[in-house]
Amino acid sequence: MSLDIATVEALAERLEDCELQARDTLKITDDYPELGWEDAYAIQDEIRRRKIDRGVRIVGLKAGLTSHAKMRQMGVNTPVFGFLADYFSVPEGGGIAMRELIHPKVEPEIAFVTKAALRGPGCHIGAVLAATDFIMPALEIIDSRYRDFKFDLKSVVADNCSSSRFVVGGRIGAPARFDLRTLGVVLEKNGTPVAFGAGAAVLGHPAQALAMLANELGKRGEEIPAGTLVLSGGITEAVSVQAGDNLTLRMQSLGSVSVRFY
Ligand code: OOG
Ligand code: MG
Repeated sequence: MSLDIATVEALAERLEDCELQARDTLKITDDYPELGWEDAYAIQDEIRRRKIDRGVRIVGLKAGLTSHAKMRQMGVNTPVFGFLADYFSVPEGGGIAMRELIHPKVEPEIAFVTKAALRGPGCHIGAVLAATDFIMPALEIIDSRYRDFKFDLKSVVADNCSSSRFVVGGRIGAPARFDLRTLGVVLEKNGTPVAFGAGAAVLGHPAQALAMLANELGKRGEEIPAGTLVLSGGITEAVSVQAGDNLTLRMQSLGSVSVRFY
């Protein structure tokens, strides 16, 4: 760890203020080029602590940068992990006010809900599937607090991996009934299909995203608790949106989920 606690707290406040006031900022590694992984997760943990202190509930976890499409789009090569707060949740078919966000983008994702705890090291896709209660379609709305969505891995981890809003809906499916690698997704913007993919785009198998998350948490003595919603990461590139746009994700056999921007 290269940062002292006062600096971690100041950076967490700066990034969270940007989130809450819909303002952008320069990436923090511009000022702290030595920022390490521990520093980055310490800043994210401090943002989480600030929210919990204000009475916000943490309602889920997410993996990001888990597909080649996303890694290529953002110019990075390692998955990252973040948390979902209660007010990130938007009802299926609901609306999001553009003035609350900076420059949102939408990603089609497979959401998992666990029925047993997952703890690393050694967590694998078999353990994840055995611990999965059900899967369902999800749209994640990411909104990097960094200017022009430009960042490096440590800056994005500190910024809670651009987390902003999410919508789950459609049907729930028992994981044993599907080959998650070939589960197809179509993302539509205003009725036009704009991105396509299948589950295998996420690390070869989307359950691998949860295995990696459990293994990462295991290093810190933490786990994915039973009953946790986990977003496994964007299957395709993220799609930019503006006021007036309607986004729909259609997932093979699992129905659809929509959100609109105003
Ligand atoms: C980082 C968050 C990525 C995903 O699903 O890949 C993410 C970003 O691209 O801003 O949520
Ligand atoms: Mg995502």
